[in-house]
Amino acid sequence: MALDPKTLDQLAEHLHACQREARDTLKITDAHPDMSWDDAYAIQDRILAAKLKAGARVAGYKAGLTSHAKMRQMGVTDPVFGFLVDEFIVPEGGEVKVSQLIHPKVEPEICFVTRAELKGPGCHIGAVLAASDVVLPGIEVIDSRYRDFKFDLKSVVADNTSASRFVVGGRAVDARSVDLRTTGIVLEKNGQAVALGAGAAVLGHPAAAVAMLVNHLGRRGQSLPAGSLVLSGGITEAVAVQAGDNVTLRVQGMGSVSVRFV
Ligand code: 0L1
Ligand code: MG
Repeated sequence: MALDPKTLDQLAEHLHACQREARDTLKITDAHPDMSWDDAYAIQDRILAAKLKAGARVAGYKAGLTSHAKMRQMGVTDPVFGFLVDEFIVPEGGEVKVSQLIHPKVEPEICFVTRAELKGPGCHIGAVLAASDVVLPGIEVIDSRYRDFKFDLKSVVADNTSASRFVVGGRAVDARSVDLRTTGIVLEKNGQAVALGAGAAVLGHPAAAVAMLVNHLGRRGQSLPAGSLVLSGGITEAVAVQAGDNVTLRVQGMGSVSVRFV
């Protein structure tokens, strides 16, 4: 660790307050250029601990920046990992209040639900598919707490990878019954297709993102519990949304899922 525990506490409190109060901030590495990867995940852990202490429960995990389109959009080269809690859940067809967010964007994702524990290191696509129950469409709403989405990777990790809301729905299918590489998706905003893609955009296969998450957890002495929901990462670039927008994600063979911004 490059930062002392008190600084980690302060940075976690700051980012958590920015998330709760929907206010932006400069990226934290501006004031702490020596911040390490361990520091960044330690800050994310502290935010999760504060939420759990306040009564939240873990609703799942996410991989972010897993597609070349997203990496290009953000000017980065590596995926990142974060947590999902129950306060982020939006029911299928439900509403997201933009007044509670800073500058939301949506991402079309394939979600996995596991039925067996997964442990790294050494996790791979085959192990993920063998341990998965179903896959289904999901829309992640990201809302970086950093002004104008200007950040570096460590700052993003500390900010729980911009996680803010998510909705899953459509038709859940057996994870082994579909070829997720060639599964096509269309993201629509107000009835217009705004992004198109296929599962292979996510690291060649969306299950590869889940395997990377499991190996990341393994390096930290953790595993992915049975019954976990995992957002495997945006298949396309993220699309900005505002109040009044209706967003629908259509996934080949899995129906559609929608969310409204009010
Ligand atoms: O889920 C994601 O891919 C987002 C990762 C964080 C970067 C961003 O805010 O776009
Ligand atoms: Mg995402």
